[in-house]
Amino acid sequence: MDLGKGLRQLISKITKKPYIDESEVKLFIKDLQRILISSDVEVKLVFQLSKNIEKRALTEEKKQGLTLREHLLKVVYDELVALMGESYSPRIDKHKVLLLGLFGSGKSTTASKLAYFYKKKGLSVLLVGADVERPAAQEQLEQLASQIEVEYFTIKGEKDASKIVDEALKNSKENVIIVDSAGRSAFDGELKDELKGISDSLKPDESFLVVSGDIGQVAGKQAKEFSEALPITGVVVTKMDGRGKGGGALSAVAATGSKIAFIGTGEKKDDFEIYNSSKFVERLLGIPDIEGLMEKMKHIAESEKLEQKQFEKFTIKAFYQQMKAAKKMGPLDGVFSMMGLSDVPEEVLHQGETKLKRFEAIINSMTEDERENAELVKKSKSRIDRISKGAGVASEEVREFLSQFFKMEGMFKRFKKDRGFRKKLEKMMGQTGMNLGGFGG
Ligand SMILES: Nc1nc2c(ncn2[C@@H]2O[C@H](COP(=O)(O)OP(=O)(O)O)[C@@H](O)[C@H]2O)c(=O)[nH]1
Ligand SMILES: [Mg+2]
Repeated sequence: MDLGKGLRQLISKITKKPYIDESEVKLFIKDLQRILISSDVEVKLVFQLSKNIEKRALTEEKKQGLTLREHLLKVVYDELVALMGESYSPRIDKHKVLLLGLFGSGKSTTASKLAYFYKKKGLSVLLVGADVERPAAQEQLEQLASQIEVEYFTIKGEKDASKIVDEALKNSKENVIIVDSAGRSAFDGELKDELKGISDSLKPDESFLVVSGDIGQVAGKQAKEFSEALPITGVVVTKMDGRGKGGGALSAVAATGSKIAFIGTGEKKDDFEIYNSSKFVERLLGIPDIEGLMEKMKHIAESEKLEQKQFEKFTIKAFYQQMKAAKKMGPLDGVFSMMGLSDVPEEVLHQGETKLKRFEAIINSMTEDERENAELVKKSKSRIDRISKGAGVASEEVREFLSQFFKMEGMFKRFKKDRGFRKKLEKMMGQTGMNLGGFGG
């Protein structure tokens, strides 16, 4: 299952609960275990994590002012970050890199992504094709090198990979030298000898093992096997865009003590990130940064009181107030998921500041009647034209705004059907100090 989605639903569930006590915490941990295990996180790691969470959530002193719910979220966040390993900072200087790993793990793709990464940092790069197993592999790398416009070197037909490396070193003047090696379908003595040979010639500063994230916890076994035989300085976990088992792969690799250096998130040259476990977990949970978010929630409570007016229905005015309030707390998706609202339309979440300003202009060009009853606008081309003129935007943009509004309205109507929902949300918002304003019903 998709780990991120599972976790976000779980967080949603816990934020919707009117009250959190010890038994809720235990239930939460059970759910969390199920989600992690179905994402191929090793059972042993899951149990360790659960134990830590339970102990810390129930016995550790809460930070001042945090509710049990917030304290639990903070503990879960901390423990997930620890589970996913440390973060990495890459060398941005002259150095040599060896990439190794099994067939199809993504070595050649990673070689070119890495080359592109350094190139963007202003370093010159030489890619060396030392995969002597498959002639096609060298052509593949040559193509990749020309796409990103970096130097490429190989000796066609040469069967000794370390000779290719020797020659490459003799003639190179680039800042970063990246050697792509041959894989095997499994780790064996032959591969080990070949890699040792390359390693002796190259004397790499970084030896990155490339493993595929879609194999889940098996990635940990690979990391262990390779690092017992060769000095590995870091692991690149590719195919993290597969989502299913990526979390399992990362946690298993981290558990072996190997450092995760980069992750690959797609086939393109930019689908590549320096590994940062906090960022990874923040994304999984759908929150921008947990400490900041909690801090801001509190701050808003003190510094800003929203208009107290209760609305009978979800109107444009209410919609706009919520958007502005939420915007103050950081990226909207995080805020919405903290509020227990998953499945908020993408385009609503990724609204930029400029868009918000344009929406503001649109709303300002509406009459009070229109703000209370968006149907009036939807049905009338002349109203749309008038508003678009007044706001200085295209009429398409007014329509876009309306369509987003109606999507949100639909969502709130669904929530309103859940009779307990408003109460729960109010209670929760009360705890966080946010005012419900337009969520009325
Ligand atoms: N979706 C996805 N595909 C990847 C990623 N990295 C590599 N691949 C694909 O995996 C396949 C094998 O990659 P390749 O670099 O040739 O593996 P190698 O045999 O280890 O050199 C290719 O089809 C790549 O496009 C990634 O991060 N995400
Ligand atoms: Mg290859």
